[in-house]
Amino acid sequence: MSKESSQRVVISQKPSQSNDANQPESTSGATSMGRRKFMGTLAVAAGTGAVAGSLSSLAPSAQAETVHFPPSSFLGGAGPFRSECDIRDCDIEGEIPSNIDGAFYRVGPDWQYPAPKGIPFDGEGHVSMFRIANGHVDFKSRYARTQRYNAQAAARARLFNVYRNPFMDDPRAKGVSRGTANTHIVYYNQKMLALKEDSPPVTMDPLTLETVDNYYTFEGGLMSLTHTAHPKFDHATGEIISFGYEAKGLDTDDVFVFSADPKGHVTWHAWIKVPYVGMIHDFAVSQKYIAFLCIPMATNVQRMKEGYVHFAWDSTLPTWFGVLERGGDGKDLRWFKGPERCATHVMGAFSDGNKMYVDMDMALKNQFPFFPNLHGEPFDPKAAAGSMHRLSVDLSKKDIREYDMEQLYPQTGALPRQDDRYQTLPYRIGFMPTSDASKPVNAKLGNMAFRPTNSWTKFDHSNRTTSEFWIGDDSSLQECCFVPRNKDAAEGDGYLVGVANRLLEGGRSDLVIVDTQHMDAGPVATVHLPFRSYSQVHGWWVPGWDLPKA
Ligand code: V55
Ligand code: FE
Repeated sequence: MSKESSQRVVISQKPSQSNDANQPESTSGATSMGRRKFMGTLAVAAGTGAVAGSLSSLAPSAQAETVHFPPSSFLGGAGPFRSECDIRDCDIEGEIPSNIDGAFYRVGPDWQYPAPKGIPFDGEGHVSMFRIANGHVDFKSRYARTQRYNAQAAARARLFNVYRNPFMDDPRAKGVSRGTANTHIVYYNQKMLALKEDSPPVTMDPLTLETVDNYYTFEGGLMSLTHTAHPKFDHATGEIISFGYEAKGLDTDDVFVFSADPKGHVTWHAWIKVPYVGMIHDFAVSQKYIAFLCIPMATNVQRMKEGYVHFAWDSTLPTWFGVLERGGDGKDLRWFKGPERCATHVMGAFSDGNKMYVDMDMALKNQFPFFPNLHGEPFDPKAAAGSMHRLSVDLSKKDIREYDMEQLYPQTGALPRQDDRYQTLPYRIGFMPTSDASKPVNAKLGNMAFRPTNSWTKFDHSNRTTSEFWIGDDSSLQECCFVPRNKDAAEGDGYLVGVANRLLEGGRSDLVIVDTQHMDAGPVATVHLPFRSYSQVHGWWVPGWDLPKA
């Protein structure tokens, strides 16, 4: 072997000093996500470890690139986690209430390979499960074996270089589904659906977390090339109601809306068009209506060709709130205009006669520092702080052109949730990770440039009151998930579960369990993990009575 051919190519990757969101990804180097409020909730991940799973031995190749994760480049300064783990009987502080029986699943991006041009939303989907029963907790984590994960593992290299940008793919990515399954995980038809909005779901076994189907199409009933990360469930019928945007391919203005029965058969669908193409991350479903909000996070193919990520924030665009009837042909769809706003998640939605109500966290401007502003405005953290708003329209009025919007509460935060049994129904109780700036700062942390997500707030819409679980500024809370106290528990009566990162312990992760009737009493139990896990985007609770038998 010649000296030349045995040489390894080492790609040098300079950690970036600042947020490079306004530079094209092809020239910017590593993009730091910055310690913004939004990503504070998707708190930082860390740790190192070997790639698990069975891979072929390293093929002798002159082209092999050294796998090296440069420090301080990704996920707010932390490295990837990458370890797939099993812990039987986790260390528990306090006492797990004996009536908690089920599994808490969470998913988030975790780098498989170094991604010099990567943004936090583009890591590979890593799923964790906390199986809780009889006062004990077993932990398991596995990567979703997406087509993309498998192709990259085989190539021993990253093949998808820029977020949702096919023009920057390695040629070896051709024909491989680009879905990362890194955004949300829900339980449907005895399987976990691991979801990314640019691709069909990936199904996983709820007990082993083995990937079952890396391209799940509802037996062909999913006519869209994409599927949202935020399907809804109608608990009375067991139906899933869902959609895909950019449904016919890159930059297409088609949205496929559908519902399927509990066994995976699509029972209804409609095709609709959007006023402009952009991110439709979540949607709203009531008993009567389906609603979408188009926000100025616009798809931009021209910029993709220049090496930028899929989206750019176009502050000249309005928002559009679109409403159609469930079960119809989609021709009744009406769009109502509103001002520039960023909104990502629906807490809950309901209809009352011909009125549709949708509760979302909303901010004045772009909330994602790594999706650049199109017109060069610097990222504005103040304008990116979101709070709960209620959007509504009265569809019996034929002449209205705009939707109504009301701020419900002053608390700032992101990732709102509800008691998921009340999806599509009138509801009263919601929850959201928030930052309480009124509390004293932990002295050991000194003068912090930002407040971490230090609380979970419970909202009671019946009298617009709130109560708060405050964990302290030495911890950063990720999204919470509601666990009913028992099968017949009243709305919102039960527990919140979610992961906290301990900032004074290098971000080490704990699962905290809080009683929703005693939000300010502190956790009833804390499950200690012996490491800092990757950051979660969303999570899902599956009650033990719904899980398949082992
Ligand atoms: C979101 C998350 C994503 C994504 C698009 O929270 C939007 C919003 C984790 O990936 O690709
Ligand atoms: Fe989401």
